[in-house]
Amino acid sequence: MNVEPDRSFDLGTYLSIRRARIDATLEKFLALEEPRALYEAMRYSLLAGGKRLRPILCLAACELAGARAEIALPTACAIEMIHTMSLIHDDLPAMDDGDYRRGRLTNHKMYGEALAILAGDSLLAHSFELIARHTTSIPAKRTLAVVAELGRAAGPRGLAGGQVKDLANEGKSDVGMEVLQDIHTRKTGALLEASVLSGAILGGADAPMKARLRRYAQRLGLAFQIVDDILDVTSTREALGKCVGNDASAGKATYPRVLGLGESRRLAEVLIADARSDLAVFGDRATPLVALAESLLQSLR
Ligand code: GRG
Repeated sequence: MNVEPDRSFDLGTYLSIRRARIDATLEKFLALEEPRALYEAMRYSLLAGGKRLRPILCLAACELAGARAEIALPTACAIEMIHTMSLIHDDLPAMDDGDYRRGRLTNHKMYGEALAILAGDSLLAHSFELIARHTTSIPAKRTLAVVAELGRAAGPRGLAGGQVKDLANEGKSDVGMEVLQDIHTRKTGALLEASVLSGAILGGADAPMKARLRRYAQRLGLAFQIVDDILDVTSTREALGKCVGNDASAGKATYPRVLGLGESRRLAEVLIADARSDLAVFGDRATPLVALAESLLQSLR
């Protein structure tokens, strides 16, 4: 069974209100301090825009679980810090060697490699401090579960492991679906999944709700990567608000390369339909999460 999003719901308005709240809170959680150069480098990438998809997912899942989004705001901001760390490190010369990100020069192009590495490391450390210090009104058991989700998503089972596997397969022409899926489950999927789960945990979701939301997020994560790969090929990246300038996918295993464009699009459609049905039991409460999943496909039209 599919859920039709509530017709009075406007995703564009919803996203811009949430982004503004997240941006203002990020600014507050990362005020300029000493050493100034380090804070400037951290703020340069963190406050450079971006869709804020992960924190928005976190807040939406918290609300779906029945709590106020505000209680998940520090964690949502921490997640954006982890994501930004991964972008800074991903752009380094030792990795994708990118020149532009979020419409501006990459962190190392602005501040040099040493500061870019330290800015990324600092954002990662700061994110966990933030959760520990600002999630004190929540039962400690929930906060610990969130820390476990996010630690897993950042480490060898998530971002770092996915990046290692991605680099190891660079330039190979025979990368199969299993390897491709594994890379993106870690590199892209893990943090999206942890974002949804963190919100759900903070909101007090029970085990069946968490299981449904986890499935939704896993499907959303893969669909997100497939759509990203398709947009790379079809050069309509502006539709997702991406910056152009990097050709990070050169020599990399992507869905269009492994499956072809048509099959990649079909797989994304199936994943989104399945992600929607994961949330059907929640009715209108799931409208924002359903609309977010749907918007991925709209960006391909
Ligand atoms: C150092 C622990 C540690 C981990 C870092 C570098 C690295 C390991 C991982 C790379 C992860 C990465 C960059 C994955 C790509 C994910 C992706 C699709 C990013 C683009 O996300 P968007 O479109 O970007 O949400 P915005 O800018 O809108 O936030």
